[in-house]
Amino acid sequence: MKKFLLVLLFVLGHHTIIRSQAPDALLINTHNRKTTTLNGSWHYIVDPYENGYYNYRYEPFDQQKQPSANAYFTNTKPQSPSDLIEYNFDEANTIQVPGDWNTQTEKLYYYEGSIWYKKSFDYTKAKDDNKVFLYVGAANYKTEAYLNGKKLGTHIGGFTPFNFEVTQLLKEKDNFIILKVDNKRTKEGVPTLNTDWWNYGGITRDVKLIKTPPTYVGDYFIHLDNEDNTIITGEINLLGEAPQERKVTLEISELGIKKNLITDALGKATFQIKSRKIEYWSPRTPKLYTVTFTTDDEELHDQIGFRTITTRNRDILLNGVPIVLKGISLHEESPITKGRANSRADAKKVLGWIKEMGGNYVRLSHYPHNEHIVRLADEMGIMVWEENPVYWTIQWSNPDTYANAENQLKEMIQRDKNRAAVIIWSMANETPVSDARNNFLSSLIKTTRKTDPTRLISAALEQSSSEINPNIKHIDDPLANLVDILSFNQYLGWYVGTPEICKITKWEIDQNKPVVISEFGAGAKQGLHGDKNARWTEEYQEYLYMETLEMLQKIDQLRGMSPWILVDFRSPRRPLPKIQDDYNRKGLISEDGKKKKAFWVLKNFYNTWE
Ligand code: GCB
Repeated sequence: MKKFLLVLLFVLGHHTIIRSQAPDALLINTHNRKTTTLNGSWHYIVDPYENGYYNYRYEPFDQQKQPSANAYFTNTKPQSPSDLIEYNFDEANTIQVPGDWNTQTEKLYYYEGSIWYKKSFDYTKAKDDNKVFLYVGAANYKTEAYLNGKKLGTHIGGFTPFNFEVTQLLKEKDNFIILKVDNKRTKEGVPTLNTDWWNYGGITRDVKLIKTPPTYVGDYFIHLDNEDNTIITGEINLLGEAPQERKVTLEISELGIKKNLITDALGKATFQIKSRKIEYWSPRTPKLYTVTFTTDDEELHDQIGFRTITTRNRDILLNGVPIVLKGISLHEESPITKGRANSRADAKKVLGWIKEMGGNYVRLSHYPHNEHIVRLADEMGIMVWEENPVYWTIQWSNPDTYANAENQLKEMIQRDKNRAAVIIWSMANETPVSDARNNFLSSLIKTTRKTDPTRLISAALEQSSSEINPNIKHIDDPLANLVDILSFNQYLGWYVGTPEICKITKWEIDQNKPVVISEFGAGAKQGLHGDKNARWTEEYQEYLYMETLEMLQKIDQLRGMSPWILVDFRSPRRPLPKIQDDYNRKGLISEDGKKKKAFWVLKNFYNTWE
């Protein structure tokens, strides 16, 4: 073994293979930090053969000792008329960031592959010793990042943020960031090749430079003690040059709290603060407090709500009181621009519809959505289910796939762990039971409990029919023993039979846990009317909602639901002309904002359900 390692080191040393760097520790609360936006217009080059990434022997340019001028990340310009350079970012077209590429240019509607983005900028540091980070809210799916011709690293995962420290690489003038974003679907990816949503490519969320002092508030987790809701507890972590033995003051002035902490040898400090005056966060009173962390060089605010979320037998308890989750599922598509959503205005519109429907809960499926919507849910009092993109049939036995899924899960928790609205972390959606899958998801659950012991865990499980009587349904999934909330998707009346089938179906659920149905639904083309038995009519969808709600109410441990889905969304699996036209039509609202009849069925139900 030793000999093998020596040989390996020798080989690595001689070929100077530069391994791709992972991003730096993820900064939280970038909404309240000192930032400079890099949103706006970026130049781009479409590169389906990855010609700017590999040489003609298919070796990556960025792993060569002397990168060739043909490598796009060098942003080389001809020095004399005789120079041969076959690309030019500054002459290339521009595209808006944030934004998917599919809906910005018709040519890129179905494109899956690599696109190179370039942005030039000047930057003056306010103080010489400040640190600067390049932060990308999300880019789907794999990003190679470069600044001023130097590789920063690689990030995998289309829905979570990442950052690189760039302090040493920045100049005052003519900096250039180059991001190669590749949305090719892969077998081993998370998600994998097969989904039911549009594979929007590009830099889909905000890009910014974040400035911090040399030692900075890198991370914190602040929440109520689940056992005693008069105690605010958690930890803060300084990072940077000298995080050890530093004073940090934690202040919540509205509660009269001001506590001095001293970090330990690792830059960490924990706290437990008693307060009997806390107004608890809930959908009716979405109270957020301004929490401030102050060091000698920095003052960082956040807007934080305090609540507990637990289960007791078949009940879900918010602040110790039983609640029902009146929800709906949602994809991250803009009701305004029709591509990927990424603005407060997008979030305001969809969460407004949920409020109008009498809802108090949203399932952000099937991947982490942007931070705007989670923060707005905090402000508006809408409880949130967040989901890792472990969907259908990913490679359960592949250790790289596991590492990737776990990393995306940790990035999601890291970004949103201080948001009171988030009550459920969901591990996966509709994954077929097998030993490998059970092990994979059990490990994810273990990691989640360790990273965040304060929230509930779920997954959209599959349900099964009794062998004796197919009209009796159970949950046999072994994962049911590990989750806090039993969730499953069921499509009786759509994929199985017609809506009458609900009348003869019975749910017998043995597990003594709350049930929150993660999906049910039917496709309807808004404006298409007809008999309630005619597929695609609003009447069929309305009828299915009525029958399904009646059936589900007989499950006596039913404590919530998130029917499929609030708004019609794009999916290449849905080609039926004149009806689908690339849209999954199970929305209660069309992509152009028109409500279908079933919207009112659900609204009437939510207005009376307690
Ligand atoms: C499901 C999936 C969801 C699909 C939906 C459908 O079970 O979880 O992603 O879009 O069914 O419409 O078939």
